[in-house]
Amino acid sequence: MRKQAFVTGAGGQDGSYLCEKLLAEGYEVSGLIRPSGDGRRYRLANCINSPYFKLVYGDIIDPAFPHILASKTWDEVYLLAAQTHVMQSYHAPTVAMETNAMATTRILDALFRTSPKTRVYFAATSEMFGTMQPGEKADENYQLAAQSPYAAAKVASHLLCRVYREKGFHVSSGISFNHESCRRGAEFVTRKIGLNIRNRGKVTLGNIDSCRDWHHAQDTVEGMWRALQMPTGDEYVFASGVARSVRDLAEAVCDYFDTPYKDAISVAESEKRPWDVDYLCGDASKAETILGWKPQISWDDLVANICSPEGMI
Ligand code: G4F
Repeated sequence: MRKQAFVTGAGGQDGSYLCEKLLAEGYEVSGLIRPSGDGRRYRLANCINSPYFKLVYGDIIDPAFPHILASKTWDEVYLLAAQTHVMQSYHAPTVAMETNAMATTRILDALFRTSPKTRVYFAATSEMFGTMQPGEKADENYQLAAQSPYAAAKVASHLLCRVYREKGFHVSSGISFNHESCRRGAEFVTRKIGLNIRNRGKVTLGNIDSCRDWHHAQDTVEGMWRALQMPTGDEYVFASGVARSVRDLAEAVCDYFDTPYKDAISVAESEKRPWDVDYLCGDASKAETILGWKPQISWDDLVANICSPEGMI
């Protein structure tokens, strides 16, 4: 019998890599995408023809969704669907709360009541920590100090996972620092830089002094899967442990295309956020010790990947 896995947000960067990973591990995989999300199916090109992959249309904020999900018994459920863009959450804060907090609440509660043996993964985020001091590294015990509606909603779900875990439910929360690839949407800075320099030779950015801890999304999904293979649920930071600025990233992309930085990169106030998280860096020692997890894809390979042509998967 193949293990049964359900992945929300299957059409996204992480969801599509995770579906591939689970199929490769011999699972039968159901992947949820929104009825309006057909444009995202291209990321699932490597899954869609598998007899063990099923595309499910639905929306995590639909009140009927938790009951539909809980009407079948799953071995593993991965909660990846979210309102994922920090800036967008300032414009639509109740959407962020509804999608990233309330939907998780309904789903966790439905699974806990009807399917208590199911193992659940929740995609938490380093944004929950808010700005750190340069040189610091956050582990799982670092203070939670959300600075956006997006992060506040993720904190709520992260804490809720703790509540259910303490009740004996197998739920893990993965605190992923920024994870990127050629499947990243162009609204995020890595792919915005990679695609614009490739296609136009230039790009206009916001806060280029902001620092992030970037690794490849395929490394993140490896961590997700490993977390659910443990005997009990837990919390894990997934990070490279290296902070780089947006300027460093832009320089690396310019080097990749052999384009002079001064001709390619400009900065505009309009691209800046009203409030930004200026510095994030993670300490993934717990994931390394317990899960044997470490990013496998180098910085240079990550940069090459975000510079890939559009639609390349
Ligand atoms: O690429 P970003 O938009 O990612 P951000 O806000 O760090 O969030 C991503 O990573 C989080 C994990 O820490 C996830 F939780 C979240 O869902 C998402 O995946 O921005 C990165 C940094 C920011 O400081 C931003 O202000 O880049 C800065 N930046 C500078 N110029 C820009 C730009 N960001 C974008 N999107 N576009 C710019 O032109």
